Amino acid sequence: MTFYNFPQNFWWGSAASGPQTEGRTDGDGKGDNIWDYWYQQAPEKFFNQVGPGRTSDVYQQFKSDVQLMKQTGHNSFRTSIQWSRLFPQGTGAINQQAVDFYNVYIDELIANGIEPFMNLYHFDMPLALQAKGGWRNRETVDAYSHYAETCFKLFGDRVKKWFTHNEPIVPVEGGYLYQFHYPAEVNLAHAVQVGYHETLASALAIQKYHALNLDGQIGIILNLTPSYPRDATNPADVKAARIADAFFNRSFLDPAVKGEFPADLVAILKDLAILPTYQPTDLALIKANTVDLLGINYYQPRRVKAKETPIDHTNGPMPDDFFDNYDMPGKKVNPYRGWEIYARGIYDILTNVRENYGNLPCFISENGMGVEGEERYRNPAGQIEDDYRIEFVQDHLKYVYQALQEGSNCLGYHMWTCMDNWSWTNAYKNRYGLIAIDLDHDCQRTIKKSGYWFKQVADQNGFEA
Ligand code: BGP
Repeated sequence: MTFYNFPQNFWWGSAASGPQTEGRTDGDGKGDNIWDYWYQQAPEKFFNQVGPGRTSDVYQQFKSDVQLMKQTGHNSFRTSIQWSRLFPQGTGAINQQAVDFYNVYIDELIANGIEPFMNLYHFDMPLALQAKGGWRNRETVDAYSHYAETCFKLFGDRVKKWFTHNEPIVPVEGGYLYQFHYPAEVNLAHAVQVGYHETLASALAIQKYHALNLDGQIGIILNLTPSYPRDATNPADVKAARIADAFFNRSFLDPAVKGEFPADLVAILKDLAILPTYQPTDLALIKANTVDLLGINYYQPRRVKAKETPIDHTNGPMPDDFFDNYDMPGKKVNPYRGWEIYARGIYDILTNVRENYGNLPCFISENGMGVEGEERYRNPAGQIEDDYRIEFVQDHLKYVYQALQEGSNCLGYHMWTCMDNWSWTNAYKNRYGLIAIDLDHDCQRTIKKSGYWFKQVADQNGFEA
């Protein structure tokens, strides 16, 4: 038995987002975002037709939820401000009820010893801005930068950890390549422009934040998927894995941390004649405004092989023209979600950040296990006995520990998520929470077995295994 002892003041907690938890989408002055709109247009796209109005109702229940966070060992918690709650039209007039809500929510967390980490963009483009092109339109970058600065001024006296985006690659993939976010296009040139504007917006927000001289840090949250070649001795597989890494990891990681876009990705986009439109001064701005802190979301790796299947030309160029995904025989799979479980991936990411990204301060900002049909694990006493989740988290934490032993600057571990929440088109399909929600009974909350286990880990600052 070893006791895995984590560094002092390690951040234990979880992450969520405004649009996935707050509820109250059509009251108190909130404007519509793309999710409210998409659900009105096409409810059948959402699992069991459950839309963004039916979230865990944190807007009303946040006080008791903060108590549940305490009971599950949180010393920190990340959520996001809903852009369309604060600025119903994305820009222009502020909604005072939103300011009041976020003020009391933030104060409640702090009063209970839970440090609020605040993210600015978690997939929730205000509809009025999407109507003008959303992230494709440079005006959105200016609107975002104003929104960001307003948040820093309103809440930056108390919120000391800010994040510009959560998983900025996801709106690119979902909205412009693989059709799981609105506007569900398939167009690599648009995808590239969207990604570029997200990066520019992030750099502008960082510039504004630092100019305000608030005593805190600002970062970005990226979902990193280590890209492993089928055969590490086969140059074609290695090249394919490297290209996948450029598209899905380094596309945002490099500009966020190094202030530069990866040369191999730029060369590919140039070849395809789809470099984004930009202004000459942008690049210096991106170079000068890199992150203080990196949040890493890790769920599963990407396994890649050299392209074997024919290129599909239907929609023009796609990242998938350069590699095939590889279904590795014998891989461990989460049977309830279908995703590979590879705990060592978290170590590989932390080691990569240490070796190639200046050992920037970072933390695991999301990691967790989604389970479909989790109700079947509820015992007669009403508790979800999620031993699989405990095992999953423990296995990943062992690798975080190993990375720390080797000098990683990892400052914390946040689970996805605090309580089961609404997850975009997947709605409530996959449950991730430390706390279960009963949708049929006023979103009644019960702490899962993993929630009590997590509290013990946080209290002891580690675990024995
Ligand atoms: C992450 C996102 C979250 C969340 C999670 C679970 O990538 O940051 O917003 O939704 O994935 O996703 P799913 O419910 O599809 O398994």
